[in-house]
Amino acid sequence: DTHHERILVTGGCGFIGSALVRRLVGRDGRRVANIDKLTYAGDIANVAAIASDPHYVFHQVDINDLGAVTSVFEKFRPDGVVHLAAESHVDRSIDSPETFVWTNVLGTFNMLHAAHAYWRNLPAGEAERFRFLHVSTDEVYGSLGTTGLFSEETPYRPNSPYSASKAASDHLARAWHSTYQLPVIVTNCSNNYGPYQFPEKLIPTMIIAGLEGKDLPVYGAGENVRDWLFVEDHADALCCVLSRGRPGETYNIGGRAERRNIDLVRDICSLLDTSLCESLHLPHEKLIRFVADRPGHDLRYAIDDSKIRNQLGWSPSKTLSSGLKQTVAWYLENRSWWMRHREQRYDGGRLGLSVFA
Ligand code: NAD
Ligand code: TDX
Repeated sequence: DTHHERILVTGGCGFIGSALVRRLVGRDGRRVANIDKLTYAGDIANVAAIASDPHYVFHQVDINDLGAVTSVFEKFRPDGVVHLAAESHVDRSIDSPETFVWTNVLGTFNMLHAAHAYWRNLPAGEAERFRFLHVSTDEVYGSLGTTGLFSEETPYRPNSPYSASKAASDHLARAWHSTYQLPVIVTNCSNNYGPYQFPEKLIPTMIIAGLEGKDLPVYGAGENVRDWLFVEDHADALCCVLSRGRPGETYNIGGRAERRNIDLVRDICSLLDTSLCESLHLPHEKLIRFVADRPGHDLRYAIDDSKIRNQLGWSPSKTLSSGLKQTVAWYLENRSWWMRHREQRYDGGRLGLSVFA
């Protein structure tokens, strides 16, 4: 194991980044510098629990700003980078792809460029310990049919502007290792869920709409399948890859928890039924509406995660049913958090369109 003590996290005010920051700060003496632009998706409240810890520092910085990023490298002198800053919502990428290319592709280039300039001047021992962990998604592999799994060898076939921009960034990360020997590692993870997920994503959309007695908008016939991983298990996997992963390698991360969207939405409805006995909306299933499908909607994602399990010894701690229960409870207890973000919930024009209802 390589112990990293000074970790630069990008996108640490987002959903997954904040789970990682909350986990890292102060643990075993670790220091964290968090750089985040604070777009609509970033919220400093997500890291309030550790914000005044002396092991933590925040810089409101755009990863496209080379001068600002370089100065954080020089001042903080990290021995590891975990790069999560990105535009992350597929529906937004369909309607306005520019910022996805800007942040995900050019921003990742900028991070690699700054990291390389810093790393090449480190003394030999420190240079060897340094890692640049680029956090990516299983969506780069495209869509599966009803069988099969994505492995680390599956060819890239991204279908949305979001996944295409992530695929491009993964290729840049790989090239910086092959060409410049920068110690880069790439992870490709399946769908995350849990506390602090922005209200535009499937699970918080359904919980919040259910709590408010509004329509639950299921795209198409709800037959698309996703593999779900609790966000804290993803943060744990990232820590594991940072300390044990081999530079130049890719690791798939998954939850072995495939679910059709419609079944997942029904699971959420029954959790809401039992949590809100006095609700006017019982049973919540009656709020389900089938709406216009997402263009280019990938049918199924599923991960073969045997490499990270066998080589690095990681496995998730939560099942989908225990994680979902905890997530519904969190949204019930943190109304003021999601009420603040609800206005920026994304309606790409599809949500109002009932096609089967
Ligand atoms: P998120 O949208 O919740 O958070 C993204 C964060 O990045 C925000 O805090 C935002 O302010 C910041 N950011 C955006 N543009 C920036 C810029 N130009 N400069 C600096 N900061 C910027 O996203 P998330 O769901 O936490 O995803 C984090 C990463 O993990 C992304 O790279 C995403 O592709 C990847 N990923 C996500 C999932 C998932 O299910 N959510 C699964 C696999 C991989
Ligand atoms: O209102 C909705 N209704 C609906 O049926 C929303 C928001 C989504 N969906 C469907 C579309 C997908 O099949 O639910 C599924 C999940 O949708 P999202 O939450 O938007 O996630 P997805 O498109 O699968 O992408 C997510 O996982 C991989 C993250 O947003 C990405 O950042 C990550 O890389």
